[in-house]
Amino acid sequence: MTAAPLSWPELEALTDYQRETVNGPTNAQARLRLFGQPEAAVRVTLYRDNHAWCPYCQKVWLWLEEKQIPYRIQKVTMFCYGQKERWYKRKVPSGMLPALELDGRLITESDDILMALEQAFGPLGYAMQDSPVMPLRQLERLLFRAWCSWLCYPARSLREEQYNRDQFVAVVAKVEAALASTPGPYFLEDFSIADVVFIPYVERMNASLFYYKGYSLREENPRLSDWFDGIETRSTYRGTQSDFHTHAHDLPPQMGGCYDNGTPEAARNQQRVDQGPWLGLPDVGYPEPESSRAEALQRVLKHRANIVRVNPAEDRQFDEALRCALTHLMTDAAYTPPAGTDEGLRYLRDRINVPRDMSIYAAKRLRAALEATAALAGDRQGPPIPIRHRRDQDPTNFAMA
Ligand SMILES: N[C@@H](CCC(=O)N[C@@H](CS)C(=O)NCC(=O)O)C(=O)O
Repeated sequence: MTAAPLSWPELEALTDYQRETVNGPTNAQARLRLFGQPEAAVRVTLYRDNHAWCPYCQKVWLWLEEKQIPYRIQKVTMFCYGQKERWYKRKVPSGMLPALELDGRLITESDDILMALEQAFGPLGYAMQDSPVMPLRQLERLLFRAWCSWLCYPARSLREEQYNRDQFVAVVAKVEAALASTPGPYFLEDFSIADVVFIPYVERMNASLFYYKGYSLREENPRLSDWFDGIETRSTYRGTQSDFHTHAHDLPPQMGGCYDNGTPEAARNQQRVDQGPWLGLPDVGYPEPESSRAEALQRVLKHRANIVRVNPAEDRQFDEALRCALTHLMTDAAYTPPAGTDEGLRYLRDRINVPRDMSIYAAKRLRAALEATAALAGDRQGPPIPIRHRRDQDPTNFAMA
């Protein structure tokens, strides 16, 4: 072990991770998806949110990926983290996402978008209005409302908290029964639009109830557990999949608040999601790919200048601290970062977003390396993650050269 962490060129030599964004597996970075077809085949533009936080956008995104429809992606800022682009407000005055252009025709409302796509390209297994799908769509909305009632309003008493929980669990029992009625892991005989309809919010329920209520949706419900395992076999879902940390902190401003129930389970889960260890959390069940560290390194190298610039720590010191963390990520060697950089390392640890920045295991590895390195310098946490807005994530700050 040498006395100093690896230099940037030495770190660069440790990763050859590359992602083919246009024709390769589903990913959050692409601006164009062709699935091997010529660019002239593109009839669709999807307008989705910059950080991949919007659940309704995820629904349309997944559908396009499953059907392998060539499309362009235009990313738009959500109100909770920045200013809506003027060009988008001219197109969609409400600023709402998602929107989609199909052969030049603008469509808003995710369900209308999906129905228009079905008309143009055929259904994903079933159509939105087919009779097996309709009751499942209603069940998804029932589950959504029970989740909101439990999570997004402060309970005035323990009894009310218990009541809200019981209401939610009762709807989950209906979801379990629906899943049990088919032989495979999915809502219908094969993966279909019904699964796409459930995915965005069930993923967010799994994360938020674990964090704010100490309730593990995926672990406490065998059919949902099988369903998560099933959807995670699909590279389409993996490419859109987020993690507990990202959702625990992207939901409060989007939902108008998420309320902690103050249980020891919730406190334990919050500690784990915020400060690790991140491996083993029930936000992912498939095994870690070999490339996770190389992916994390490559993503940091790509955005290194901005990462250093937006960090609250002094640039030169943080540059070294970051190299200590990345050296640890790749070699397991421990280098003490400059005094006072613990806060800056944890600031970055708290702002890695999945899938916007990298995939789920890469993020877990990077957070762990940042935390282990920060711990060598001290125990200061970074500035708290805001709850009412996420302007700390304003993409305009990050996009500046
Ligand atoms: N019913 C609409 C709901 C869409 C919606 O609520 N979109 C939110 C994001 S999840 C939005 O665009 N809000 C404006 C913003 O956050 O900028 C749909 O299904 O498309």
